[in-house]
Amino acid sequence: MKPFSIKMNLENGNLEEYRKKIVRRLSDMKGFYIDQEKEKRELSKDPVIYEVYEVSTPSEAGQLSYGVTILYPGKIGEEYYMTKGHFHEKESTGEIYIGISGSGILLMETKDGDHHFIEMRRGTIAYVPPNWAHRSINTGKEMLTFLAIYPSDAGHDYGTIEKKGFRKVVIEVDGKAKIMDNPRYQ
Ligand code: S6P
Ligand code: ZN
Repeated sequence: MKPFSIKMNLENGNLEEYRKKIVRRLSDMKGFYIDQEKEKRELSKDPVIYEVYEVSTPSEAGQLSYGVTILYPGKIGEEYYMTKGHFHEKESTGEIYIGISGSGILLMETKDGDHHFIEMRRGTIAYVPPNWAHRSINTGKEMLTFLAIYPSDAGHDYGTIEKKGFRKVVIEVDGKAKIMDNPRYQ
């Protein structure tokens, strides 16, 4: 393949072109939020939680892909809007996140019990090492946008998180974001 470039608006992360757009609504992530009653109630409106604009290259070792995530501001109960979160199917692959706008938290954990978080804002360059599941949470009032760069053959394992959840959750307490143990973690 030939080298290429695409322009990104550094204020809002908009890409002038992309290969694939993914829109995730609440109905695409049923059962993810702690307050299941509130989740069910919000499902009648089925809000968009986030969008991903991907520039993917062939899924082969050595290739890199990238994508911009736009995570809307909002909460289900006291829990902030978040991405599904995933491990990479090929566990030996890492990833880089670059914050473009808004503010939030990048929550990470390993299968053997380690966890970590990084505050994301404009200019933050976060490194997700191999073997770490990652989920983004919008704790602000604006869109949280970031650019993710990852090996094209990384793949997504959503199933593990769908079943178990993350060990930690991010909820609003007295107007502030707090990271707490997930009462529904299995
Ligand atoms: C891909 C990378 C991001 C996420 C995006 C949405 O490896 O980590 O582009 O795909 O932030 O999150 P999720 O968990 O729905 O894929
Ligand atoms: Zn990833």
